[in-house]
Amino acid sequence: MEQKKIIALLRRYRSFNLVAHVQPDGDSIGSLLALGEALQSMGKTVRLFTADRVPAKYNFLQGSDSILSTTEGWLADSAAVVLDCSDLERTGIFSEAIRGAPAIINIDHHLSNHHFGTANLVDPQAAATGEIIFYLLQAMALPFSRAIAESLYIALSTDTGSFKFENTTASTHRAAAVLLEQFKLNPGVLSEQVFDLRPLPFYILLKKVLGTLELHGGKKIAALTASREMLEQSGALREDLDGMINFARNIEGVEIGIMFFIDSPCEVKVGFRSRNVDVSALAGALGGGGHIRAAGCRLKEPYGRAREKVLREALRALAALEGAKGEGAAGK
Ligand SMILES: [Mn+2]
Repeated sequence: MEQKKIIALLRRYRSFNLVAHVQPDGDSIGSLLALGEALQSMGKTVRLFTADRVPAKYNFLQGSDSILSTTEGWLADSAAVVLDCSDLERTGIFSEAIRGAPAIINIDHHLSNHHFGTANLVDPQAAATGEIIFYLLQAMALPFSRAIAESLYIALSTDTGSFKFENTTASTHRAAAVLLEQFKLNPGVLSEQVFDLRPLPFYILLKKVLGTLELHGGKKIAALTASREMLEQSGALREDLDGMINFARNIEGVEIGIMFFIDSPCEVKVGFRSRNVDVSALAGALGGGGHIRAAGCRLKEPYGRAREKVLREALRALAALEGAKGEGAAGK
């Protein structure tokens, strides 16, 4: 069983480089901090990495200031643990160093995971990588600290959008219940910190981004566009865009929400959220990947061409869904 293999590797190695994905979210940061502290409690030497800076809203998590964003500090001859990454490219500048590690431990919940590890603990049923870490630490009979509990709770709550998204399961709630009960965490305070409080530049940016709303495919596809210029004009940060795509997906009648981010004149990052369409396949057709209801890709072309290509694929995915629905109805 993969979990046993992972546990054996975690016990065998003395030092670890733990890496989360670029543009880290609550799940990757929470998983990084929780597993990092747990390994330290076993007497292991641990370094934590993510290629981009930790968003300010997660700075309250204990140990977040120890997360490094360059390969300086990388421990030689140590096992690498890759968290919440469907492939090694998602680790950004760390992929080379990871490939050179004597063992690669891959812990993730993306359906599109490439199983790039020496051992792979990949569970697409898990709502968050933090959920896999929770049950892994339980299986290892490691005691949770309050800091680990907070980190895992943030991992669970952010990847489920406050336990609202379809990926939320009884198992997610069971893990959250144990964390709340054992450590008397205050879910109201934690949620306000991560979901509600936003600096003013976020709202100035939101106003600009909502102004770009366009609808396609009989108002079943909604797209928003943001750019580096908009961030600069608003005084906002890249991380302020996190979750903004949900405004597109949440419009009544919309099946696919799309967010374009014009990264440079020749590169566009695209996010997808859906209600019934498998956007992991849609993103896959464009060279990306992700989950069934949340996925993304990156296109190295100017915005105009990228937008056209993405909308064409989205319309095709929508047509396939409606074809399937039609067949279902005819069969009855
Ligand atoms: Mn995740």
